[in-house]
Amino acid sequence: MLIWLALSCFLCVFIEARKLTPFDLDTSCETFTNHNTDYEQTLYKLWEAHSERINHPLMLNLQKLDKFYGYVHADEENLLHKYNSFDNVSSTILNDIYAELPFLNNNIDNLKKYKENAIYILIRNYELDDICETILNYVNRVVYPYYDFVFLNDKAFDPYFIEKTSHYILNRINKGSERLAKQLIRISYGLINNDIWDPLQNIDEYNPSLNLTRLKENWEQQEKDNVLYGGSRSYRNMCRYQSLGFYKHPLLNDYKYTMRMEPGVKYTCDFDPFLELRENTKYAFTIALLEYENTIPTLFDTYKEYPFLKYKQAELFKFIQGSDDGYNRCHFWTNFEIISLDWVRSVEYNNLMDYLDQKGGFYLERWGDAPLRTLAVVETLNVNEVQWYDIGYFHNPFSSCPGSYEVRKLRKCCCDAWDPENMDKIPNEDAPNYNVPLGLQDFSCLKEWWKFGEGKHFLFKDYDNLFT
Ligand SMILES: Nc1nc2c(ncn2[C@@H]2O[C@H](COP(=O)(O)OP(=O)(O)OP(=O)(O)O)[C@@H](O)[C@H]2O)c(=O)[nH]1
Ligand SMILES: [Mg+2]
Repeated sequence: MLIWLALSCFLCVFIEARKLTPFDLDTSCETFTNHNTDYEQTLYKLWEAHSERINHPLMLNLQKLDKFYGYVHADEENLLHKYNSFDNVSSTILNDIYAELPFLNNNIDNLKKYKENAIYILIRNYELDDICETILNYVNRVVYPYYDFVFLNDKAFDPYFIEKTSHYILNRINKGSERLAKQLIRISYGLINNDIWDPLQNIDEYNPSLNLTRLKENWEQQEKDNVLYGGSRSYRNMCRYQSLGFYKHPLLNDYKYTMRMEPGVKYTCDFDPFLELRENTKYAFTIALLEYENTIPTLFDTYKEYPFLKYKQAELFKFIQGSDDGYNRCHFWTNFEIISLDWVRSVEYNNLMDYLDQKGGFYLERWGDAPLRTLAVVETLNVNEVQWYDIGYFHNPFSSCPGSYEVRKLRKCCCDAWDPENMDKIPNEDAPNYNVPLGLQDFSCLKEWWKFGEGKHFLFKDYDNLFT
């Protein structure tokens, strides 16, 4: 009896203690836990509601699957929310904006163009802390970070996720920029239709030649054979969605360019995803790598059988051409990419994607979105429509960092162009990547890009105004 009493007392204290620290899930974000505001109380209530499965209005909205595909979070100061169009905004407000964003040249069309860009994030609720870190890093590193955000998920976003991410995006350190953020940034949270996300649910309609039981056996085998994510159905859905799905989501309808952001990535230099785009650019990347062979055994042969095959520009094809006319496995690493949505919505792009999709390789093998995007680039774009971003970026386990000291200084980089861990080692046959600058290691395809793509650029004249 005594033991039982002691135990229940201990449990009570434990539960009470947990109640006092509702944010114990969020210890990685100190800025959050150090404040004790009404805002926190609201979040706490949302979190409680969520954990007790009480349906919060946001949650209910997100769950109306058939009619409702998303929730747009706009502050009450948001200009498009308030006035519907920048044309209806008073000149006093516009002049304040022009004063803070000099690159707009006092021109409303430039403002509209600036707002055609969005940060796009496909994410799961449990990746909240990692995306928080990335958002905080982004708002500090991007020169004019007033772009819209579009979050997509195959499951309903929980209200806690919505409240917290939007708070981090909108509430900036400096008061002036905070107002601007609230006036300009719209943040959308979208749900992905299940039939689009997971076509195997209607497998006969999707591809009658596939069989779910056989696929599952196949995946088990691939897992045993160490195919990366070989056993995962959701990873395959993700790769397919990134290849041919995301740009069809209604929440992206109003945009012309997206930058893909992923939870946990770091931007280690100042940059601006859209102001640095050249006029012609349809696709931009920062890291290029070799793909794992066992994820794409038949991809290249399948591509070469594409009935409309033309490789728009022979020069660009050399980027992926190996010896014996095979695939050298070079691909743009898509976890950082800037995409012209007009390009991915084009008939040419979609014909190729639909053809590859029908061949079943996303599910029979484990085709990644990166080699598919790369084939689409090679198939449909010219060299001058592809841009290499010489920026600091880290996504475990690879990074990029400008090779030029002057660029690192201009962009205030906190990264090393050489792998610091291996600086004092001498490359040898077993370890050819020791003491080799980023981009020149044997698993990197940047050297191929510098050779067959746009060449290697250091300082661009146009950047002077952006970073100084
Ligand atoms: N909503 C949702 N998002 C997903 C799912 N799987 C992956 N993602 C997101 O899709 C993006 C790519 O997925 P990752 O798991 O990071 O894939 P990766 O970058 O190839 O692999 P890692 O090296 O493990 O990071 C990330 O932004 C993920 O958050 C999923 O099942 N549902
Ligand atoms: Mg990732």
